[in-house]
Amino acid sequence: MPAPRDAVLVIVPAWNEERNVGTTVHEILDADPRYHVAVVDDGSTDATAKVAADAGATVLSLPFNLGVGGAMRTGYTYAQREGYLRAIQVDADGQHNPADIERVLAGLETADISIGARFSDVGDYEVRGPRKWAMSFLASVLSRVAKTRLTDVTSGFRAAGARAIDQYVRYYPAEYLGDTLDSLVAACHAGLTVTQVPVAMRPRRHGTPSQGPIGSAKYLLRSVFALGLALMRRTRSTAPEELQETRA
Ligand SMILES: Nc1nc2c(ncn2[C@@H]2O[C@H](COP(=O)(O)OP(=O)(O)O)[C@@H](O)[C@H]2O)c(=O)[nH]1
Ligand SMILES: [Mg+2]
Repeated sequence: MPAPRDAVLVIVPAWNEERNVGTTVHEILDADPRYHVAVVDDGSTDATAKVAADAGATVLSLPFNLGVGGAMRTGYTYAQREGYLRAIQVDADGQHNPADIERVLAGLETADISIGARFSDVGDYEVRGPRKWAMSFLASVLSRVAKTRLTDVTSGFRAAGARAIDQYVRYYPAEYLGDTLDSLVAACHAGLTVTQVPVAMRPRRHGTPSQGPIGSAKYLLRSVFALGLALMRRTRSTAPEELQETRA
């Protein structure tokens, strides 16, 4: 039986989040009865899967660690199979406020993908120095690709309508940060539309991020190169058609 038309699959990527995932799942389920939760337990070595299941989530357990992108693709595949028309990523660590899910979903009324963006004058999220430059560079490139102004393109708090779910099942890269950027570029190239809504991010509840400041700076730099490749893919894949046009 397919999911009810107004149901929303909330996909929660989780890697060793036994201390956070229970609260996160409870908060999501309490926010709205139409929210169904799928926790993608990505080869955790702690009790993440059990805590998530006890809290009322469907748990998709991967046999080994694939990274956030691999986990999200798993979640979107599940959404497609179960017939959900809307899905949204919410991190297990508590940074994404379930009270904002509704706002991010509202963006789907006008676009295929809606990004919950930090620092759109809401909240006090701040980055400085090279990280800030890299993020605003990436945002300006992506804004051009998406043909709309985007300010926070590495945010994982993002919703997908039915067309975007299908697109993500076809293509979703696994690399940290590359997952958010490259999937967005591919979606835009496939003709999907993007919008952003302002949200405030909360601090991670327990534990430390999977990447420290040096790790995330390194990944950010890699993403700049990966983005270049993603943009080139488009050039290559459109070239033969252009060639045909000039021949015709
Ligand atoms: N499935 C999966 N989730 C991960 C992995 N690394 C981090 N996460 C989850 O992705 C979310 C964001 O990760 P986090 O380390 O907080 O990254 P940050 O918020 O970008 O600093 C959290 O819910 C993590 O549990 C991973 O390798 N696989
Ligand atoms: Mg986090």
